[in-house]
Amino acid sequence: TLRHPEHWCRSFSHFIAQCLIKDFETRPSVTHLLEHPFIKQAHGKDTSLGQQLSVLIREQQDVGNRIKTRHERINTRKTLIIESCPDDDLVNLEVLDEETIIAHLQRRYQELQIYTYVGDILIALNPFQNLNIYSPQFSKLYHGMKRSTNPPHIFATADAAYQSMVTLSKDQCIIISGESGAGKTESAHLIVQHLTFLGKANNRTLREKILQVNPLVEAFGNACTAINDNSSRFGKYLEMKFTPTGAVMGAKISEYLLEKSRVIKQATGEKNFHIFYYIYAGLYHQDNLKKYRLPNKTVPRYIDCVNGKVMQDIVSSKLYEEQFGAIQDCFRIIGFTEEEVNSVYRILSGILNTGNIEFTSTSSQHQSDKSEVPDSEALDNAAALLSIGSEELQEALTSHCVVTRGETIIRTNTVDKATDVRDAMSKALYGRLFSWIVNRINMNVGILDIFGFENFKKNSFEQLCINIANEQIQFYFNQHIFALEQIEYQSEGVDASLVEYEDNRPILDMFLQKPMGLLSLLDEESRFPQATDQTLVDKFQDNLRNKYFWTPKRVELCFGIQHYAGKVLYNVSGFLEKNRDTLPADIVVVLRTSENKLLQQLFSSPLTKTGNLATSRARVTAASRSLPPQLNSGRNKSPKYLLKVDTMEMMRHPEETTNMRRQTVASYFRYSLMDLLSKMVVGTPHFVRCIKPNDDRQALLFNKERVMVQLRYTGILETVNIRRQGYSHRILIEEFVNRYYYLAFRAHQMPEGSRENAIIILQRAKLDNWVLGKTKVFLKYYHVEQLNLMLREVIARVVLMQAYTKGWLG
Ligand code: AOV
Ligand code: MG
Repeated sequence: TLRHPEHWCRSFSHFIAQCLIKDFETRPSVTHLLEHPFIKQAHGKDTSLGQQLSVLIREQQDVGNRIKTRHERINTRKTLIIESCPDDDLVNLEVLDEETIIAHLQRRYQELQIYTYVGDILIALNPFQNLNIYSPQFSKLYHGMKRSTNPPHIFATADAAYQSMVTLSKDQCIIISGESGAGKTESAHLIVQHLTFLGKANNRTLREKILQVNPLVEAFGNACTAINDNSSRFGKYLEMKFTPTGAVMGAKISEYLLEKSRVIKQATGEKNFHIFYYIYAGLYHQDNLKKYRLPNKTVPRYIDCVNGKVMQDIVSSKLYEEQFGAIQDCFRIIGFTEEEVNSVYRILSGILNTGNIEFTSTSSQHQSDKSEVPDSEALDNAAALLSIGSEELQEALTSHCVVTRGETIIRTNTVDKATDVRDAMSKALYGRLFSWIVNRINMNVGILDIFGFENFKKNSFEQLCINIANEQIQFYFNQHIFALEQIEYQSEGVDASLVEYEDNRPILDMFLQKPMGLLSLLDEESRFPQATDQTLVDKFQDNLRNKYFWTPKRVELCFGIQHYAGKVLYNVSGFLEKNRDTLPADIVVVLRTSENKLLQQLFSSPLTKTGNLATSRARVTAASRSLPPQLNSGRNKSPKYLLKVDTMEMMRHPEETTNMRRQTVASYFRYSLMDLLSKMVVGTPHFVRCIKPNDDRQALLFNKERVMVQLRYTGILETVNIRRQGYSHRILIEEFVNRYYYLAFRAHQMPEGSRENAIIILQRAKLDNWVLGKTKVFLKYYHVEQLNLMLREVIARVVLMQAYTKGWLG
């Protein structure tokens, strides 16, 4: 192909041009490149290449300027190193104890250098203020650059993943972790932003859609907690798909275990999901509260949680009102129909009205535990909004059918029972609506994200699930960084002093093992109707005998867990009910009679729900089948690489059970974890570790203790060690020779993939500190950068030479 420029694909010309511009000293004459016959011959009158080239040239100038300012900055700090800042990468530090690392991070944070590398892991300190470092100029700056050229940045990590994907044709996976409020969601947005920039292709609409998904999904899945005003209350795993040449084709979200209980109740000082406040304020200002049968004097009970805040505070909030506008835009841009949006609003306001249904008990002579709805206003509103019969709804709330010996008997519900059924219905409605929205988006584009380790004053079942998920991700990190590393060193006969690390496998086993793990025990207990909070704690206590579990003496109905990230005390009250998460069949039957098409769909069959692994797979396949043509068409456009931006949360609501198939939250959760893991392991991982510098959400405030704890439990300190000694890249010898032989041999030689040849290449490239294992070449991460750079130069030279010999360059 090299000899026949008329057959060059555009990306190849582009690549050649890029090499010339970046790496040749003949830079000033680059603009003439376009005039050269070999480019002309390949592209005829195509002017867009010219535009691309001028962008490249401008980029070079930007980079030049940027480097200059950077050097000025460094010089004013009286640091003498000109080339790169040594503490950009902690692995470069001479002294490597905790104190030194903290001191460096602190100094960098004070200078608003929130990013720092540890080898190829990125540490991101939450700045708690907006920094001007995420504009498209910055995306350009980091595009295709050697890592040491620019200060550390989240874009550099995204870029590295993208470049590896394109050059090595391998799926990549970016794993962002950190505790609640550390900045995972923000990081994830930024990664998507940069990837969308890189893979922009020619499809602007698609790009816009991808960028709109975040605000939409977050409105429904995030909420204000005691720790984070925009806390993710569900797990999100985004897969972005690219063509072999690296153009973005689309994306897909998987969502895991939404914290549905938030719909009906929030802890003190916390709020319901954002969307409820947005629509309330929005509809108020559109004068549409009436249309959706929402009260305009008192706040519906489900959202009356803002420390006694009243109606006025919600409706007069400029922020909520603006957000409502933004959400409407999102719906429109992503392609929801007006009818669909209207249905969504109806269901949301239906839920709010449902929450306002009150029950009182009526004791007659025959039945003592009967409940009724004394004031039917909320009931009628809810029924109208959900397009179902009000009497049928009341029936389903206040009574239930039992089938005994072939006979159907109707039993009445007590007030408590009716209230539970009402709340279960609200949760199910919201949970299914959320799944539907995510799937609806998936047909167009997708997006990502997470929830972090949580330790509140009072921790319940939700925190337990969130924290187990975090344990699992930590385990994956350990596996990857430490365990696999050691195993491989040994099997390759490479000497590496074993690095000690805290293995959290025993804790994970304690949770997930069958049949004696905590989740299994919980499931077992959930099956006994007579079980109580006390019997549950007893069961845990009898069966979980290890140092990670304890029951405190003086606190009732509690148990403690020694998580990798610290001790957490859990309160078991409500565990059983939350785990059962039942939705009576009577409610499902009524909701299915709805005249609202969307609602029918939500409850039509188990298919719309992510009931278990099998159905969630089915859903994924179904979703990809219904991709719009631009994402799914063309023989050669099949998604070749998957770049997985992953964050570490992973929960989704389980199937609400019909009476036939009972599935607990715990068992669903276990599946979700496996599902997520199976998705993650196929890609080459890139890690972003988010750190929260303080608990007050203060800019520039660096709490040493807090940072130290996070560095310790995330294994960053051990990572520094292993990365420093370690070889982050290992390539099969044959592949290595194949990839880099240009550096030592002639183009047509095609040397054999032998050890000897590998050594020749490594020596010719003047690298030291590499190691040759039994089957692989062990390289430090900076070796690979150097090798790739050299390779690009050589190839560019070869091409140019060929062009000359063929007389194309005159
Ligand atoms: P989380 O995702 O890690 O918590 P977020 O990404 O929501 O945390 O970050 C919390 C807040 O920190 C954001 O709302 C921003 O105000 C601020 N922040 C984080 N990163 C940046 C940044 N790069 N630049 C400016 N501000 C930032 V949780 O979802 O609660 O585990 O479940
Ligand atoms: Mg988040």
